[in-house]
Amino acid sequence: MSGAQKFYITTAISYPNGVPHIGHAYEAIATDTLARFQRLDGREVYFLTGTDEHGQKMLQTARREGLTAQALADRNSARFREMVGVLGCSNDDFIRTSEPRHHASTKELWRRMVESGDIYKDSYAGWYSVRDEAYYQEGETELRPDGVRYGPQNTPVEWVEEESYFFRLSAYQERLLAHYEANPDFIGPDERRNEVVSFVKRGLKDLSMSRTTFDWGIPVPAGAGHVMYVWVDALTNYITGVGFPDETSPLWGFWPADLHIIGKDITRFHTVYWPAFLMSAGIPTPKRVFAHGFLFNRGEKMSKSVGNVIDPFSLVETYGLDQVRYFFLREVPFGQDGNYSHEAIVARVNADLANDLGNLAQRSLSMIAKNLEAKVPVLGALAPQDEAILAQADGLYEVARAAMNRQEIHVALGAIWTCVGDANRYFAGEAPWALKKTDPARMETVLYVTAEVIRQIAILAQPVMPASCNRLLDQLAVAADARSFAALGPAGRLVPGTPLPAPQGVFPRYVEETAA
Ligand code: ME8
Repeated sequence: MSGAQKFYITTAISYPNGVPHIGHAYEAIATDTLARFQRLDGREVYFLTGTDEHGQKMLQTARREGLTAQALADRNSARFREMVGVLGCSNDDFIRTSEPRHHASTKELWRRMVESGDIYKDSYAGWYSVRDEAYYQEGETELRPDGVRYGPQNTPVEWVEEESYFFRLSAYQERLLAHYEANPDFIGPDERRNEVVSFVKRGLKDLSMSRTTFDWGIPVPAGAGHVMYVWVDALTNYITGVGFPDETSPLWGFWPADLHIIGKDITRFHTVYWPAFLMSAGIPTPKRVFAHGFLFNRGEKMSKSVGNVIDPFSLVETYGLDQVRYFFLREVPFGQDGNYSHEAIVARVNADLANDLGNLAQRSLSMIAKNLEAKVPVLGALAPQDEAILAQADGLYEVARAAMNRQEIHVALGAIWTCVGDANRYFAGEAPWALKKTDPARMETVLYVTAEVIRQIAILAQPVMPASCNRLLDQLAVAADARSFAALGPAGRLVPGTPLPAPQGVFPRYVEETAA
């Protein structure tokens, strides 16, 4: 792979102050899908995820639970690591910000920002949201009738007054605006980009970069009593993960990151603070930051008090891993908010997977097993309808690739499932079961064409449903080294006469458990 183009992709790192929820799972699944797509498309991919363990929020939760912050982080970080495993994520590393490698990296970033003259000591007085781990300007907060002041993300803010190191963010306003202008793809989707541009145009204030009232964080070098503001060290995980500050590390070749996948609530940190820190430290900025939307359970925001937090582990146990992966990526346009419910998951799984793709594969492969000695059929002369469906399948790669390169995962899946639908109509229209007696050669052609379309769909849907698609490809006797995108189109056509294993259903129907 040494000649392959590198592709570095990351998720946000989660706060392990609680157990993982569906929002975390959604981000991991989507990022894994994007990573797998690039890998199958021939890139050398590095995929990083992990946990963000410092800060006041972690410390407060730990105190409530009677634990040290480190013990809380150890316990919950393990659960996040387990989650990405259960979700089938292909991450290359799992970073924890409490690790020594990360302390070293963050201190070096800090040192470089000091060297640039961008860090100075002053005192901070203003509003802080522990839940968001964010400083807000007075105008962004609101005193509500309940007597509590809230920040823009509906979380309580508290007044903070202490000595602090500051970062000269105000000095980066013009450079950031020029950067957004010169790199129109830096922030996606466009809606988020527009928000960030207008936020920066309103003017940037210097950023408080350290705290003195608690010590659960990375100590400021030569800054007695100060620990770094948690977002400084959180963002730095992306460079620690590829070897920083050791710029001779072979992993450092992955920087700058091609893509940071994050939720929309943390866009400001990633598209304003992060590039400014990197510019100050003389490190290249990431190529793109894409913010996905929020998931809601039947339209309500998930919260422990409402009791609608869905555990990703039980979701996978109930519906199956590939079913869960498919559902979220197909149902929710990536970049927008989305809803989920039991009914919506069951409807998708049964319609798109069990009926449309599953039945098509099962029916065509069973006919091949029964009538053609379980061998890939012989392809006769092509009728226009055969050519049309093959051309549609051959064309999917370009469509999917263009969509996936813009993180429009739902658009890629939409195109693939349009082809699944058309292949079903083709199969029903050609009625190979009726051709068995009247025109067996024509039956073979129709079965060949159907199987070949399924091959391409299975290859292209692998990033979303790795295990199921691989089982489909096993049934088509597609060699392990013929499952990348290089095998799409005419280059990888099924070879007539190849023996096939006994067909087995890959996408079971979800059947409601009826009360006894
Ligand atoms: O923000 N739907 O951590 P986090 C979709 N540690 N995505 C959601 C979601 C929901 N309901 N709730 C959260 C942090 N997310 C920081 C990140 S990165 C250097 C530091 C997303 O555990 C959220 O937007 O609160 C974020 O991208 C990720 O889950 C982790 O959230």
